[in-house]
Amino acid sequence: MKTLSTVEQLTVKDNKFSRCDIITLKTSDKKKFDDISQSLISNGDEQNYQHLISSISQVIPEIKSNLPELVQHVQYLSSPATMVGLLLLKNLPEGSSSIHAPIISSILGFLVKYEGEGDFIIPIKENSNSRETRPSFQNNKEFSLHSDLTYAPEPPKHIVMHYQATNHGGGGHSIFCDVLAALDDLNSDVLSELQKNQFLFTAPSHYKGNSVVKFPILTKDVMSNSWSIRFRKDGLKSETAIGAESVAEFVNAINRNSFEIIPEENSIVLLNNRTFLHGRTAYLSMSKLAKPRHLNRIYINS
Ligand SMILES: O=C(O)CCC(=O)C(=O)O
Ligand SMILES: [Fe+2]
Repeated sequence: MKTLSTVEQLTVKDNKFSRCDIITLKTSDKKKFDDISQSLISNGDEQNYQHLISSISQVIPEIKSNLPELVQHVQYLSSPATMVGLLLLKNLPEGSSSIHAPIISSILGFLVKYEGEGDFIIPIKENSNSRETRPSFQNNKEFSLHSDLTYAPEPPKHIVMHYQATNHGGGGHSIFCDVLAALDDLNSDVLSELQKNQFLFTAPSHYKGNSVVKFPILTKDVMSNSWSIRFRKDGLKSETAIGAESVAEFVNAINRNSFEIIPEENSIVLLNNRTFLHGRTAYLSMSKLAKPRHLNRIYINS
């Protein structure tokens, strides 16, 4: 598996990684970003997300005029012309993390929440009260490559993950896969099985919608001719044996095309939930750490 530094070099050279983008905020931009964020914090209650999101929309013009480079990189994600599906944004200001991720998200689109999934900002951290046996945002189990909300009728278009505390050395590395690269490794029979409406996706217990839904894993949009993915291996069933065999081939292809990021605190990953898969390695339990792993996640549509 490739690590981030190789991805960074390959970003320019190799088509397979050209859909990843990386930006490190310059010190002067970091200061500007922090000043704008601070003005919002003093304006209201940080925990009242609805209020926070409406006040963010008022500062977006200020962000656009003061931080054009940052805005341009975020907007590459919603531009079909660039094909960028993953942006790693490094060197954000420290602290106030619950405001930085919503600001970046608001540049890309509008924040969405799903019944039973939590608020606009969902903390990803171990919760000792959780009884979930599958990999989850509330436990420290390995979470293999997946797209989010596979059990929802309309999964979100983009995901933002803010690395607030990364428990350095204790696991919890992020894994990503550019699905378009993985599809190049599959033959047409497998591709055709994955496009059949024969896969059952099981929702976790906290979800308020249907507990099992049936969808294809791959869909091709006829207008734009682009692929869209819905995939999570745990809780997945195929109605046919050939469908199950095709999933096994697909899993091999995505694993071959995955890469790992050892996340740094105060960085953000934005990704297209329909063209990139994400996952994480298992991590050390919070009881063993002074500063447990903590990410914040936001869903965005445009
Ligand atoms: O813990 C992580 O890094 C990601 C968690 C995740 O993908 C999820 O909760 O859906
Ligand atoms: Fe996820």
